[in-house]
Amino acid sequence: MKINGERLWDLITELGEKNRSHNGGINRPAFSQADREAIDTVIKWMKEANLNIRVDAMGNVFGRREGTQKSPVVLTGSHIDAVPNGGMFDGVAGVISSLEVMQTLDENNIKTTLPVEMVVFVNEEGSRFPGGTMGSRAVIGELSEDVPYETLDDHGETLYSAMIKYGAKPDNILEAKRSPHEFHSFIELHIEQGKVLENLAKPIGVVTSISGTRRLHVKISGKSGHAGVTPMDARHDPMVAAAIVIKEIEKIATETSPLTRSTVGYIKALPGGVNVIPSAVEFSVDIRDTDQENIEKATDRIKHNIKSNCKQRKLECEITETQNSEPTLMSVDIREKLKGFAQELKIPTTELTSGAGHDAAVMATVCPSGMIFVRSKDGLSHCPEEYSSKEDLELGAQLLLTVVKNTATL
Ligand code: HGY
Ligand code: MN
Ligand code: MN
Repeated sequence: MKINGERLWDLITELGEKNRSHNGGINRPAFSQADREAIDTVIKWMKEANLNIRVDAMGNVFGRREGTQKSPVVLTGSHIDAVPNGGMFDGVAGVISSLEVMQTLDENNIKTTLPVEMVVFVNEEGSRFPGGTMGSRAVIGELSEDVPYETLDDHGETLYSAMIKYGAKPDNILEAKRSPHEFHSFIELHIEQGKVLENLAKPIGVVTSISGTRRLHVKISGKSGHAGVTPMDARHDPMVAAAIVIKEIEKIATETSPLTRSTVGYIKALPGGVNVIPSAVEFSVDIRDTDQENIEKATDRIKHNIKSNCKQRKLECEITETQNSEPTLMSVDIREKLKGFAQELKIPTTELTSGAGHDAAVMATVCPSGMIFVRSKDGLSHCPEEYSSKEDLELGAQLLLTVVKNTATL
């Protein structure tokens, strides 16, 4: 039984043509009109695949195929929300591969023992509304009901308001929780977003573990003033302090371990006038590692450095933690299955860790979870140059079909 590679590629590229920004990347922030249009397109395709559709209060979309047993379910899927000016394969490759699996099972009238579901999780990136993997965290019951009211985007819109416009139910997000007993396993296909597979000339990878992610939102407040009149020795300039600590953030990651990563991807000066000493500067810090101890060490040093620099310069600082996901191991059983089926399918693979965070790390806290990686050209992602080939995506989806069908057939 083979997946339809043409259809897989056509749907990925059709979704990829939507929401293109003027600088060539994908602009599909979570809960935006662009996100709504894209998910409505995917729901249309899911209906054509004869799936029973269910949308939960958070906005996660599930498509279900019944088995001869009622539960537990084999779940597969990913996300379609994108980072600003993002790539067209991040998340989408996994969603459309899951759809292709469901469509192929349907076309071949395959009756599995266990029910199979595909899912599109909302707000995996956490770039518009901080706190990534929000949809999957709602499903495992890890999202507090206050989140829609207290989470704001960069324009000051609440997640609550955006969810209402999107058609989700922010007052009822606790209803999105599903019992862990409902899940047999979760398998996510995703692009690698790094260079390991390309360096080893392997089209497909089997993920062993997913790095932990700690994200901070930092606000340094000082004294605003006139750029031309205020003497240099009379300033309390938060931008200078931000520049000093951001340089330190790079140094701390480099000193912590070869696998520690820290990134300041977002910065904003308030009020933002060219001739105004900022009253405050806000910026994000994203810290990653496969070892929790390194994340803690790097985070503590970064927080300490921010506070001591601010104290020295008589500035105020507020540090808010917006994400805290620990490094997570993938199921050994699923890894062995993936490697075994890849061998049968003659797909060259290697095992590797994931530097990126994924919904699979959240699902792994409630059921055995695994990930299939598809090679990324030049290891690029989160940019318009992100690319995976039709051939590699086809191999990945074929492996996903094989492992889902075999896992759901007892
Ligand atoms: O940030 C990440 O690792 C993922 O792309 N959400
Ligand atoms: Mn992703
Ligand atoms: Mn991403």
